[in-house]
Amino acid sequence: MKHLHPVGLLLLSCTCLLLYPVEPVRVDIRRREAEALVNWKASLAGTDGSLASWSLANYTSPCSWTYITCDSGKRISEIHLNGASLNGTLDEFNFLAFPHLKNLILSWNGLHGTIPTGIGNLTSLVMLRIIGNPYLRGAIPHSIGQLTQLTVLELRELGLNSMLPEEIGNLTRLQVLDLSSATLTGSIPPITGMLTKLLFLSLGNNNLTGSIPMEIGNMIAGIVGIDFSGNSLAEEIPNGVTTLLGLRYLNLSGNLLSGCIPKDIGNLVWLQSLDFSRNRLSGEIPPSFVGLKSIGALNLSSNGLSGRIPMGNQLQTLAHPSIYSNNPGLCGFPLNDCVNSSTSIQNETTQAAEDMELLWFYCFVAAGFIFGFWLYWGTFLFCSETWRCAFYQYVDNVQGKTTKKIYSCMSCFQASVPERHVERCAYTRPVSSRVGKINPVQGSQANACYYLPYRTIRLSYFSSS
Ligand SMILES: *[C@@H]1O[C@H](CO)[C@@H](O)[C@H](O)[C@H]1NC(C)=O
Ligand SMILES: *[C@@H]1O[C@H](CO)[C@@H](O)[C@H](O)[C@H]1NC(C)=O
Ligand SMILES: *[C@@H]1O[C@H](CO)[C@@H](O)[C@H](O)[C@H]1NC(C)=O
Ligand SMILES: *[C@@H]1O[C@H](CO)[C@@H](O)[C@H](O)[C@H]1NC(C)=O
Ligand SMILES: *[C@@H]1O[C@H](CO)[C@@H](O)[C@H](O)[C@H]1NC(C)=O
Ligand SMILES: *[C@@H]1O[C@H](CO)[C@@H](O)[C@H](O)[C@H]1NC(C)=O
Ligand SMILES: *[C@@H]1O[C@H](CO)[C@@H](O)[C@H](O)[C@H]1NC(C)=O
Ligand SMILES: *[C@@H]1O[C@H](CO)[C@@H](O)[C@H](O)[C@H]1NC(C)=O
Ligand SMILES: CC(=O)N[C@H]1CO[C@H](CO)[C@@H](O)[C@@H]1O
Repeated sequence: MKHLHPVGLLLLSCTCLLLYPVEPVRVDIRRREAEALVNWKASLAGTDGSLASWSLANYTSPCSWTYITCDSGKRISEIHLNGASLNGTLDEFNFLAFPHLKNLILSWNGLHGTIPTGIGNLTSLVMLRIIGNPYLRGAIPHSIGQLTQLTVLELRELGLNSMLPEEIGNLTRLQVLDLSSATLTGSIPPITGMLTKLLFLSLGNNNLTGSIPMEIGNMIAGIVGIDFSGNSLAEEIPNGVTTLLGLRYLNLSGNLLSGCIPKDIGNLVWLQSLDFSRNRLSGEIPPSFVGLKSIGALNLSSNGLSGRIPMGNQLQTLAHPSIYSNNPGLCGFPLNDCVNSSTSIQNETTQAAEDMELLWFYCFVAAGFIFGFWLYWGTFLFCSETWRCAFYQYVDNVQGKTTKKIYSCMSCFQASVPERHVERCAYTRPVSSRVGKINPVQGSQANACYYLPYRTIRLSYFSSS
């Protein structure tokens, strides 16, 4: 050994390093991932041939296979099988083999059978998207609740024919929950209150019954889009909806909703698209409606609404009569004038709003006057520094108290307005025969208003994720 050349020593140690199995566990995992994919492929009755690279012959790594993406550790992080004409089931898919899988996308294929319970073993999953597999049936497995990292869950255009599992409420990181057109039945469980990070919630075009859960108001401020259209949801629209101040898209069209339009709907100042059409809503359109400053698409057609359409602001730009059509009692722009309908009710409303504005005005003038008066005279009255300090403190206190008084007076007053409105909404009067005559409106110009921001927002969300 004494005569061993240093270069030889170096070569020897290098050889030793090469022979030593580097991270044997990882190699096993990768091999297992590849085998799992190949086994599943073998179980399929047919594909479009694009899975040819999924083979253990000449095996190096599945990272170069079609539809597969790996992370920096060369472990499979994404399976993106879009439109590969797969004909088969997920029964032979070994979910346990993919502990690092983040995105699983199986859209526009011919999958049949059910979603296996084993899907709960994909504990790293962030996005699960299965769209357009109409023969995929059965329940959404309860084990879905184990996928606590999920931020996007899209199961659309499937033939599930089952109820929504409550375990979806455990997925507290969800930002997008889209289960539209999945033939879901039963009622909406109160899960929606637990999903405080949700941006989009779509349960549209299913067979859901029952009412919209009150808990929906717990998704404070964050949620951007809600689509419950095309179900059989009944009863009133919970007023909690009006606390979702970030809403831009709200579609409750095509249900059996009854009662009034929530009186505080005008709080939703960011709302761009509102569709309540084809329900059983009654009463008047609440005066707060004019508060919808961002509204670009509106549809209240085919309900039992009555009274004068509120006027003002952004509402005036929505001039297509079809958005109010088929409400026998509605009148005013863009429908016919309210010639014979009981406009006195509307005047009362306007009066209430005006009263309130006046009150605000008086309160502020009074407060300003009191404050200004004492500030001015106070400086003359008290020249000593300590006195002045004490005096300003006193003024501060008074000012605080006055403001509090004004606020309590305001809230009192505000509370009285909705009460009156509820009465008015329940108010029924003989339906006048003055059904709005559809004025011809320049079609293309009007239609330009009815864009659909939901998709745009959705797309921008996904492109950023
Ligand atoms: C494996 O390698 C051989 C020779 O390089 C090639 O002819 C064959 O197509 C390869 N098989 C696959 C599945 O890539
Ligand atoms: C799927 O494969 C089965 C069995 O081979 C066949 O009967 C069925 O028609 C196939 N479905 C489609 C959509 O190709
Ligand atoms: C999941 O939700 C169910 C009921 O919705 C609850 O009983 C269970 O404790 C939750 N599990 C976890 C891990 O949060
Ligand atoms: C769901 O609704 C569709 C269309 O309204 C109807 O054809 C189907 O029978 C309903 N399914 C169930 C299970 O109610
Ligand atoms: C609301 O949903 C219905 C049915 O799902 C759809 O036809 C309508 O275009 C939607 N409204 C808006 C404003 O997106
Ligand atoms: C409003 O909804 C009704 C019924 O769903 C539909 O016929 C009408 O075209 C819609 N109007 C607009 C402007 O979308
Ligand atoms: C409207 O009221 C006037 C006078 O009260 C009456 O002559 C007329 O017939 C009414 N028109 C309708 C459509 O009810
Ligand atoms: C209601 O207002 C209209 C004009 O806005 C007015 O012509 C009508 O006389 C008013 N009715 C009542 C009862 O004040
Ligand atoms: C290791 C592990 O989590 N295995 C689970 C895989 O999924 C099935 C069905 O949910 C469970 O029974 C296993 O415990």
